[in-house]
Amino acid sequence: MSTQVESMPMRLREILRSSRTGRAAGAYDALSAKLVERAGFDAVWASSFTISASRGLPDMSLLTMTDYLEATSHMVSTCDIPILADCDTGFGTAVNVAHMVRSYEAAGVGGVCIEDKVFPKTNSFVGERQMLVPTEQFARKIAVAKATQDNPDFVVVARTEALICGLGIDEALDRARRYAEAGADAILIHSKQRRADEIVQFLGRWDFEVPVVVVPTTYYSWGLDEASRAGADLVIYANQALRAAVSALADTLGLILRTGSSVAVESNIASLQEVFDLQQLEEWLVFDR
Ligand code: SPV
Ligand code: MG
Repeated sequence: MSTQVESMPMRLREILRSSRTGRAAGAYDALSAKLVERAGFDAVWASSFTISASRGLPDMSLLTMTDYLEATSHMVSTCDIPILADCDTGFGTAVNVAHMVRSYEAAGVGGVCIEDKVFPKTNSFVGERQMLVPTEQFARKIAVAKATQDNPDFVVVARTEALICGLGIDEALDRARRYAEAGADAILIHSKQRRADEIVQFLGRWDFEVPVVVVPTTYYSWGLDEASRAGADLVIYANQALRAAVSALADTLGLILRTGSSVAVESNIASLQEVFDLQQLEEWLVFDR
């Protein structure tokens, strides 16, 4: 009897289709992705915001597709859970989307997510002047992405920023429906409100079989159980890992300088052995024997 190993696209598809709400967390490099996996999340979100931040740059289409793909490929080679790659606008026109899908699929991700903002884009939480491309233009990007993929299970998520732009739930639903008709395997609905009300309304009115993904960054008090009851299929904790790293690094380094040694931090930082484990050192040492 042969054992069929499920592909990453198939596993991501199953997470989205499962009756249990999936949980993904944002990562920015191989190590953070590995920690997402070890914590027990179902999938990694290769986040444009946090990958940009890890390069000391803002999330405004400064990095190129090659930069994001390199960071994402490092995650793929370290992780045994599916990666959903945040591919911004698809890095340009529908032609760029086709190149992006070929490149990311070849790199081994489970799927990609593209959003209906104008290229170059800025992060959803920056400023008030976010601009969307016309609905049909983005629907065509989705259709091109689906026509380009090789593995039929490869996942293409369509993200609408209609709520981010203050265009209201009707516009968000119209866009999401059109993207689903164009072939999207899931819809990501984003919001920057402090409460989840507009997301709950969107989910309540969503009338397609296509799964819905949510990102509770600003409406963080909305828990997984509530998201599940409201009908969300995947919840992404997009940037908490990076923000935790920023705080932990700043606190640790500050304390070392203030106290003149690392005594005060030793019990709060990972041991060398924990880092060796993350590096899978033992497996590599075998080659050296
Ligand atoms: C990201 O993590 O890069 C995202 C989510 O796209 S957000 O930063 O909320 O736009
Ligand atoms: Mg992003």
